Amino acid sequence: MTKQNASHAAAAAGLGRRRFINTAALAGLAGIAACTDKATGTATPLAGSAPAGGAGHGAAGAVHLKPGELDTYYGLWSGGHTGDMRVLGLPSGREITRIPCFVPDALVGWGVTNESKQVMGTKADGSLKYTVADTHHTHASYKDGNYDGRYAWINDKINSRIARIRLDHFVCDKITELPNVQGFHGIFPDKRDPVDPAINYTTRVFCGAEFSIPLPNSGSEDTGKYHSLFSCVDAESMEVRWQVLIDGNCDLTATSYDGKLAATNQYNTEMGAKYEDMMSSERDACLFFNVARIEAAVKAGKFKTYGDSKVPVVDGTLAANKDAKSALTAYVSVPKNPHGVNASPDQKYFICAGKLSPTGTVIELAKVLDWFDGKLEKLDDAIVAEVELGLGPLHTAFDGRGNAYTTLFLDSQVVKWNVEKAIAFHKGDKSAKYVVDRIDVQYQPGHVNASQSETIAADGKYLAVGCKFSKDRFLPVGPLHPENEQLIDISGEKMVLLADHPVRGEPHDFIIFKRELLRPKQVYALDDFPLAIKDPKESGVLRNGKKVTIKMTSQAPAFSLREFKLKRGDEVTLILTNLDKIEDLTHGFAIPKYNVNFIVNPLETASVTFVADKPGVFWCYCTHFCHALHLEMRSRMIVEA
Ligand SMILES: [Cu+2]
Repeated sequence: MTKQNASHAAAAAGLGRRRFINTAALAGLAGIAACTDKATGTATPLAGSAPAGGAGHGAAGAVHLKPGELDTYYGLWSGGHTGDMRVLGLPSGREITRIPCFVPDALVGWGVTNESKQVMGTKADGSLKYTVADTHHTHASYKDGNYDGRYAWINDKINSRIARIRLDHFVCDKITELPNVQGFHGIFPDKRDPVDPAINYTTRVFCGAEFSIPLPNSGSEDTGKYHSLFSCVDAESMEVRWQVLIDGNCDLTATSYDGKLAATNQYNTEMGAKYEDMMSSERDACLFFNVARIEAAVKAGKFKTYGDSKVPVVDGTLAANKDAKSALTAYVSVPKNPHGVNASPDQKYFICAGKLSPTGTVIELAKVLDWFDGKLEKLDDAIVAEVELGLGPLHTAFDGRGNAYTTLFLDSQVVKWNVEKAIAFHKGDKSAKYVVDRIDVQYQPGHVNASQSETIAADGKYLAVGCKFSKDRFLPVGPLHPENEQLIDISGEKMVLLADHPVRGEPHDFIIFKRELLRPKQVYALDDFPLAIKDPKESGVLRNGKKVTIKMTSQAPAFSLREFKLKRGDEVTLILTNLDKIEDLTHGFAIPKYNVNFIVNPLETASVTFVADKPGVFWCYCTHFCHALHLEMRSRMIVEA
């Protein structure tokens, strides 16, 4: 939407731009948004120019890489409903791979092999517990305030699961389902330990849950008795360490660089069950958690448990935390249905975007700690700025040079603003021009992130914007439009739009970091797998009554068993080790009519279990192109009637 349209919409709804947005205004703005005109994105002279749009501007440079040229940044993106993590190269925006997590994946056999099913979770009959997901947020592990390349995490909102991805192999190795919560949304790892300075890396991942439910979940209709919980997951064991019972809900999550504070923004402190109730108050909150105090309370046994869960739950409600000197939580008042809380790379501030208020709120972390220590009387004095940014502010990224970049959903813009100048303006210096630049994006942006943004090494080169609507930006493909991910050069004073990329909905958050931070392995080690068949001579069919184990290896262009015989009704576990150890030599293994297909990468072992319930001849074949004799690479499965 153009600025003109936005202000027209606001005026039509009878609003000044400083006023908070009411229901009528939202309806009016949605109507305008649906018939957006050809917004040009020409807030800067270079925007929309040829592929190398950044040429001659700042340090970020061109996005078009020559064939064979490698990207300089990795991007980890949530895949949305596909339940996987997308891996992008930037600045090209090329999607390099997808890492399956919560939902079966046909390429690698995720949800087909026993190993992946064990990670995903199964029912008593061995089938997958869940086959749908809704991933939103992805973050990676830290050391000394920067990414350390060990792990990334991604959430599933539908079934309240958190998945961990090993960044040495780019595979999901653990999934944990959070107890006692629904609508698990925001995640953020801690950046160091709050007590032990020697632990300067991530050991906890914090998880906020949006939906309040009865505890235990009795089906009660009385929303007054519903609660939401904030959870802490151990980064190594992936077990839930503790939870905090809170008033209101959680949304997104942020952590301080000293490890002492975690926070979640709250958009429904009203505890409403209908949207008009959820937006009835002018202010909600940014809820802070004192990590060391919570862990001391758990250690001292001051907790409850709910239902079958053994996870300790401490009381973080308002009523129980009025005394600052013993409080576990602090509710800082923020306008109105805020969305997004982000930590500035100078380690000083959390910024909450107002969503239904056109403002950004800057909270000084040292002052929140002062309140917990009894040195700051009024908690709300931790707010050092509350400044107008534009309509529908959602998420904020940083460039490491003191500037913040906030998406404006209703204005269809990103606004660049200087945090210290905003603080000066808030203090009374009305000459402080804190808004530095605005750029139109296409259209209605949600998440935003910049290269290295939430690290001490924020480098202010690239900004990616997840635009929820693409409308006229790509060839039409029927009613379901792609979304539009845009890349912006933020290396100069003015923002420059570099590229549009279509993406199948519904991705959300992402992080962007320098490629030097990762050193992925490209070949497995045989010892990574307890079932590995290390020598083709170990191959064979082992029978124990109806239970049959088939051990097989692959080495191009042959499987070690050219054929194997089964009896109808056998319960079969087939173990396959790929003994090819050359980089990029992956084999597949498919059994027609048996719903089996999976791959084994160099020196990887995988297994599948099935009942041989169909007699006949079945040509098991390699499904992953491996060799000039790829088509000839087969094994014959004979099931006797
Ligand atoms: Cu092959």
